[in-house]
Amino acid sequence: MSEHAVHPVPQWWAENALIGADEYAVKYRASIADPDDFWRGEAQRVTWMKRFNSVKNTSFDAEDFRIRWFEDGTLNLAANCLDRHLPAKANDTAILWEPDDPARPGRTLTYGELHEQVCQFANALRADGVKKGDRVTIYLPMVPEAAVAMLACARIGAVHSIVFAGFSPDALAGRISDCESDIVLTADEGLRGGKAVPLKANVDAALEKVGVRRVVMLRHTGKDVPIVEGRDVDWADYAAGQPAECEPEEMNAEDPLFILYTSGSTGKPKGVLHTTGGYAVWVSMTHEYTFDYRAGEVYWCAADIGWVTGHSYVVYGPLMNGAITLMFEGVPNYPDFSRFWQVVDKYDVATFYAAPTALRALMREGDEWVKKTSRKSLRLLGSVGEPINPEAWDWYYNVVGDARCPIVDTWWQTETGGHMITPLPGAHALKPGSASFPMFGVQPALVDPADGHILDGANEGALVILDSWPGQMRTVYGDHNRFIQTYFSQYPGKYFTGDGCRRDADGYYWITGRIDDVINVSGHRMGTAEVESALVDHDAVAEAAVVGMPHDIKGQGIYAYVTTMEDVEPTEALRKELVQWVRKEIGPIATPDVIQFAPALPKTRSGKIMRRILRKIAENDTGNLGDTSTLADPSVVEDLLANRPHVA
Ligand code: 6R9
Repeated sequence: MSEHAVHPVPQWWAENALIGADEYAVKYRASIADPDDFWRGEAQRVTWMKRFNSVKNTSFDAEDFRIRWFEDGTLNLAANCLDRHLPAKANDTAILWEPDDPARPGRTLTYGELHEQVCQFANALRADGVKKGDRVTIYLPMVPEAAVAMLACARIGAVHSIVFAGFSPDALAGRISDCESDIVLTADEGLRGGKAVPLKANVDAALEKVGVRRVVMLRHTGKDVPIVEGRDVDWADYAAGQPAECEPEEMNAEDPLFILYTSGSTGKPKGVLHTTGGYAVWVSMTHEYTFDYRAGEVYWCAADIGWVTGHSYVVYGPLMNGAITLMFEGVPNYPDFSRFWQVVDKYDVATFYAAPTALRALMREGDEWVKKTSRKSLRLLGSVGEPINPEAWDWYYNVVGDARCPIVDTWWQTETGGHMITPLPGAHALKPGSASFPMFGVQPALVDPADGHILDGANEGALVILDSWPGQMRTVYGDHNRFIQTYFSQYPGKYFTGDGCRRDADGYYWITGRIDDVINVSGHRMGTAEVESALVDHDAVAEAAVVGMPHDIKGQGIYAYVTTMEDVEPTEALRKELVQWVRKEIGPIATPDVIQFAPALPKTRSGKIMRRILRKIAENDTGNLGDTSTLADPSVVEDLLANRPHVA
């Protein structure tokens, strides 16, 4: 396997980092040898209301399954993110907000101001009858009020469920009804790249399918939108007159904190449930060590709060650590391709954390957009969401970071709450494209996908985690069985990640991508089953099969094979209609890149679609389709090959 240059730990980092090579080795060993002792220590980063005695009470064995961390301790996460930083940090910046349009003013919220806004909003929710354990749906753009909403929920023990503001009304309705939430927090409109996103209109459309008691709407763009009397209320009116102090709810460490829906290999999105205590310790620890966070530095994670990266590394991790977290409403290419780096210069950003898809898109536009900015404040770069190809890594390192800043390529998942495998900038020489080494307390292993036995040494297999870590999801909301089935049944006694992975002779881990029916489009997870079900919902479609295809910018694109109903002609107009249909059903991130009409799909005699073949055709790797002898009708494949659309 050819590898790019290895980048040794720069001297400054070796001498100054919070975690150096020796310290990593010692701490890692300790975290595995005596987890109770290790985590009792790390748990001191939380201010507990009631100290815990029990640290780790977990088992992945089916008969005895349990995941409980710090289970007799109590805390409040909002108080940990805010109150305990006061009064010392009351006037220090908590959130820097940069709007979509650089000509408009940004906003700064100090810890004192954020505390006040969170308390007022928390009081308003309480006054409106929202109680501990109630689910609150949040459908907001990247504005400080999104963080206020999350923290206000955490303060009163309500469970937030954030729905990415790019999702469609249908997707929103499904998530509202799955968690039986009766209140939605939204805005009139979002703004991205100069375009308005009709959030309130989407909420109204969603609420034609599922009723809620209350909609709280932030006036963000000022657009005139219809108001439903009795149900809808203005954010400002809702919070007006509420006291600036609000007693935080005492939460058990294992009380739910949030639900976040994510795509799986089957059926509808799963409500990933995270609890309070373990998650707090996990995101605080990983944010500090991975990013070598130093007080006073500006830290920028460019993810949207609608994804787990936004939860853990825009809001909870940084605020736990009293950091300055930058929230960016916009997009990398508006008004032009320098936007990211102009924001870096404007706020003297020290750490920048983004997805490879954005980097690839910017790389394509040439180095000038980067080079005309200074970026001298940058100290560390991060990558998340998908494998970063070595070319993009080199560009990020050399052009963006001027060969000065280490890159932390953090592998983790919605399910894991925070970083699981990542280099630490002061501890590990970097290999472009490798997520490198496990975080403290994480025991990765590779197993043979066929029989599940553990593979040693330099090897490639399915990535599993052998034991629990504090930030682990606890259940699929409302469907614990699905949780066990999805993650612990394939390789009994182990957590299955869904990813393939290689370990090299130096022990570095290289994530190779999903090995289940999940594809990764622009760093966002998409279940192929979800797109298929959207397609077959269309009257013209009899059957659909969706696979990933290589895509220069998005990493993976969506390739859909569609069989139309008997009496329906597969036309260009229908192709366009189906693309729009999927966008409407799920959201723009699910836009199919290719739709190939197929009179039939390749199936085994038992009727199972042979996705392996469909993947090969989509990848244009048609030289060797492998064994097709079990196909019920091999001529189907010839037709697919003959009619493969030209893919740009
Ligand atoms: C945080 C997040 C999880 C899936 C995961 C994997 C892919 C994430 C990666 C990576 C290679 C990295 N993934 N980070 N693959 N290298 N550094 O993205 O969560 O949206 O749940 O996606 O993303 O395939 O299984 P989520």
